Parts: sequence; structure tokens; C-alpha cells
Amino acid sequence: MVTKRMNDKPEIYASALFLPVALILAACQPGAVPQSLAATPQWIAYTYLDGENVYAPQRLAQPPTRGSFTETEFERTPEGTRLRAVLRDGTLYVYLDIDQIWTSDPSWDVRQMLVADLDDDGQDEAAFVVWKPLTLEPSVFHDVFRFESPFVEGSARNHLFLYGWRDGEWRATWCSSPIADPIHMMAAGDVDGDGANELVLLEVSYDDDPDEAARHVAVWRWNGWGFTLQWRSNPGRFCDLMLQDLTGDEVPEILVQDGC
Ligand SMILES: [Ca+2]
Ligand SMILES: [Ca+2]
Ligand SMILES: [Ca+2]
Repeated sequence: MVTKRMNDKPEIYASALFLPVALILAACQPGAVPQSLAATPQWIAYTYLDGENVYAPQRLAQPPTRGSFTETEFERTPEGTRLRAVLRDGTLYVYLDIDQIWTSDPSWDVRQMLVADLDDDGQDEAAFVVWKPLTLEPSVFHDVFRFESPFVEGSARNHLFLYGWRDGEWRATWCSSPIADPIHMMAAGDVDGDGANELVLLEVSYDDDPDEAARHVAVWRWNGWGFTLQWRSNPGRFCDLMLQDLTGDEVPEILVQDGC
């Protein structure tokens, strides 16, 4: 099992100004030892080891019951209306009662959406994974930092966006820069039992087909201005992701398939 020192933790920041920092931090992660837990697809449960910042794997004899990530309804808003967010064919639609009030940008390919309190402010938001064309900011990358962006203008880059109902309107509450390790799947839950949700990801590489298996399972937690890596698994070929408590302690295990 590969563990990480506290000062090695990469972070996902919101502002494009922080992109080089985030990338540099991600590039500084120590290499993990290749070790797949299964040669053929096998369900595995990762359980948090109290106080050790590590999730221990255990093979499951039976596959878990599957969940759905394609449609979620919010709680009623303070105005007494119903807010509903629906992901359909790569587009996210938001309705207030029967009125459609927001649609994701046509250039975005929205892959997954979930609703949870991810920034620990007591209010739920919609978190969604987006592939969208990279738009460089010349004044930032060339005039200020004096180096070329590692990404090509117009290439598809992966982002995590948080939107919510705030001050009587549907709006962005946090938007990431291009993510260093694109998100294949995500789930949200308090997987370490400390009372705040973590963001659990299956991560791929830009060199991979993002629709194929993921390389790592990772747990990220909100740090006040972005997400900090708490833990990352050994490499594998992961697909499927869900959170279920299998041990009866009301702390969900991270369930994934390896060997996909
Ligand atoms: Ca929140
Ligand atoms: Ca937690
Ligand atoms: Ca448990």
C-alpha cells in the first residue's frame, strides 16, 4: 500500500491563475508501485482505517446493488418551489417547478452529476464532471508567467463544477481549472466518518480513453478554497463506483470493480 506524506498532497484550485501550481503539485506526487488486485473484474471494498488516512481493500464475494447517477432532485428551495437538476445526453438541465431555468453550455460534455454538500457549508450543491474545450488565457500564460501552457488550445479538458441555489438564483459556487487526473466517475459521502463529505473519484489519464477503466481510486476533501488529496489507491483498472456501509458502523465503504 502506498501512502502519502502530508506535504505531498496535490490540490485542485478554482482559479486559472493557480493552474500551474496545481499541475506542479500533481507532478510532484511520488510514483506508486503497480499492483492490481485482480486479473479479472472483481468487486473490492475500501474501508477507512481510523486515524491512518488509509483505505484498506477487501474483495467482495457478491456484487453490490447498483445505484443511479443520472437524475437527482434537490430539496425544496426557501421560496417553496422545487428545484430539479437532470443530466441527459451530456447536457445538464435545471428546472424550478416546471420552468427550465438553466442549461449547461452547448460546448460542454457533462458526464456525471450528483448532489451533496461538498464544500461543508451546510447547503447541498450539484457537482458535475465536464469535458470542455480548453480556452487559454494569453495574458496569464504568456505575459505574466512567460511560459507556454502544457495544454493545447481547443483540446478537451476535464473539470469539476459546483453549482447551487444561492441568494434566489442558480449559479456556480466553485469551478475547477483543468484537472490533472481526469474524473472517470465520482461519488460523495463521509467515507472517513468525521462528519464532512469526501469526494471519491475514479481517475484516468489524458493519455487514456476516458470511457475505459480508471487508473486510481482517490479520496479528496474540501480545504476551504478547493479540494486536497487525502488518499490514492495503488494502480488498477477500475470501473464502477459506489458508497455503501458494509460493516455496520454507518461509515460507507468505497466499492469499486478492479480488473475492468
Ligand atoms: Ca455546500
Ligand atoms: Ca469525512
Ligand atoms: Ca462501514
